[in-house]
Amino acid sequence: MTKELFQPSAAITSKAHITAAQYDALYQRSISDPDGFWGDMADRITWFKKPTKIKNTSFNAPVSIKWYEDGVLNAAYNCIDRHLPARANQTALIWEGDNPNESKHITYAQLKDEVSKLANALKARGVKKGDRVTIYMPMVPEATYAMLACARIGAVHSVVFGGFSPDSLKDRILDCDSNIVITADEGLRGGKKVPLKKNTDEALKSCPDVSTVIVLKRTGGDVAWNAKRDVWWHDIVDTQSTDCPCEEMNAEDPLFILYTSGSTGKPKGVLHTTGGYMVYTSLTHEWVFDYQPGEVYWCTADVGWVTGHSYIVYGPLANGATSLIFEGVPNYPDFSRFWQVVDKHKVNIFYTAPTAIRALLREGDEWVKKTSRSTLRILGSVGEPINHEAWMWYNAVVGEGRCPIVDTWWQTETGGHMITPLPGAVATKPGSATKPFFGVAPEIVDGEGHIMNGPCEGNLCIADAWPGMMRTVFRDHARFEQTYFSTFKGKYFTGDGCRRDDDGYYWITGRVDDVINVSGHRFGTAEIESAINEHDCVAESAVVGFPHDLKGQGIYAYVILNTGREPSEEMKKEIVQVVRKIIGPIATPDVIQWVSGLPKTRSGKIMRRILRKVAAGEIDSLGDTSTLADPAVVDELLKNRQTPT
Ligand code: 6R9
Repeated sequence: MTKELFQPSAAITSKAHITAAQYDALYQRSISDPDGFWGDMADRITWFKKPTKIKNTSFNAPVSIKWYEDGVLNAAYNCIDRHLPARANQTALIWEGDNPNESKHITYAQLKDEVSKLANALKARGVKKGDRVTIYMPMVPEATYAMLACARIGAVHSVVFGGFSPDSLKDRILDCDSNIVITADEGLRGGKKVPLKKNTDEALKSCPDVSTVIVLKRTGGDVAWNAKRDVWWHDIVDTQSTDCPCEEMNAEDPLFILYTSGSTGKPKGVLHTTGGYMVYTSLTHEWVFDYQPGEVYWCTADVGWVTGHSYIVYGPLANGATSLIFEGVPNYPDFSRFWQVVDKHKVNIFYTAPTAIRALLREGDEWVKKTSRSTLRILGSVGEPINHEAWMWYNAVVGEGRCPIVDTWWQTETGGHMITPLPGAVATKPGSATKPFFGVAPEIVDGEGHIMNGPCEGNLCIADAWPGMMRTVFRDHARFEQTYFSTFKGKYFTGDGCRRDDDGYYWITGRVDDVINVSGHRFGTAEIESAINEHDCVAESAVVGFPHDLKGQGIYAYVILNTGREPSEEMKKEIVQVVRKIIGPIATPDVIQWVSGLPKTRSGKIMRRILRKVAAGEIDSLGDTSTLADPAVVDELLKNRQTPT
């Protein structure tokens, strides 16, 4: 499969931003002369004061990342105001509702008015530059307005995915010390209501410092009301002026915080700043998707994830693109929905996740083939490794062989694409993220941190800084250094395993740390274990991922009950409920296996390797079990193994 190569057509290469002939030289320059390369790239955005200093970064302690440090700009100005002379009446956002009969177009001029009104309303509620604003919203245009309104006045947004539980919302509000929440009465997904206001009320029982909740009326459903704290969006926004000056922000002023799971502890607040992030997301959006003026671009992610931040909102809008926002799900009202939306809005560039592709693939080709999709030009994939079958189907059935697939590898922490094909420049191989983007220096190292050359497999690191990367963990710089720069000194460690083939193509093999990727959503095993352990009857638990046909990875939990507690199906349901309540339905364990002990070394460390093998059904290759404190544990594990369904 490493040899299977797909060349872009002449139709693609003839007008591509970057061609094969340009790629190598430009890549070399970006690595050998980052100041020159990124200095030039800075010109693509609008600065109130142009930066004279470009790169000032160190991956050695004390880790410090600064780009364009004397530049002054505003992200919302770049996404809105600067387009007004040429594009006031061009559509900035197309919103496609959960209900196929609901959609609307928002022009750049309207975007400016809506964002400015909300920004003024926030100011009227006392929000100032640097304050953190929590956004817990459905996929409606107002979610984008909320993000840009914060950016406009220099407030730092923290978007929490609407599928997270009240507990998760509470943790994130408290961690970033936010005293204002923007939400909606209810969300709507696949015809079902999501009780956002109710969840917010629940979360806020433990957040006494939240003094304002702005509630958008989305469904009109009944909600409880706290008159001292809650205000309707329309009551405080509609009367505001459509004029709101953009705050002057330093390039290194924070733009947003986004929580993400790692292998230890609670989710961490990944902090992104303004200048480098805007240059990086706008550049990658234009070059990786080969975005051409006037095209309709659709990323199916939710704005609660980094993909939504960088490639629904900031990258596309900085480029003056038309970005489609979708409220619904791929299978509602039926499995044709994605392709019907493509036809309805004449989508040219479509960006989704392998989990969605797999779910649609198994329903058969008819759902796709009965639609036209003739406008599609480029297809994208993100969130997890894409398996060969899904890639081939996406290419042949969805794209009819004419649309290059960009398999973009990146992370919340990286801000934007890192390893990815460029449609007109890099021939693709199914399942490979191919080559590094400009300015990205991947290194594959062995367990001791030795750099490996040529074809090899090991741990994926990045050797030097790029403008879009995170700057710190909010209020915990030590954790930032510890998590990303201490495993392999002087390098950014991604947590992913990776293989490089004879052609220098990169193949991401998945996480090598204790992070599980379920349908493209990241969870730390420790995070799920601590939720399970909250159940009164649970003594201890261990969670691992296992290969899952649809989700990529599923969640397999080994649970030890307290003495005197009887395992039962009822008890399993209760444990599942606890996890759903503490983290959210997206972290629901697929399998629970009762155990009386866990495989531990004599020093008490759980041997997860064995648990992973048992969960995956690879019972013939358990490896060395002689270092276990009690090797008999393994027999019981195998005897009671649950077959995932
Ligand atoms: C953007 C995003 C990051 C983790 C990452 C890796 C996995 C993302 C991938 C991919 C293989 C791709 N991942 N894209 N693996 N090929 N194209 O997903 O951010 O939610 O932080 O997840 O997702 O394991 O480390 P995030």
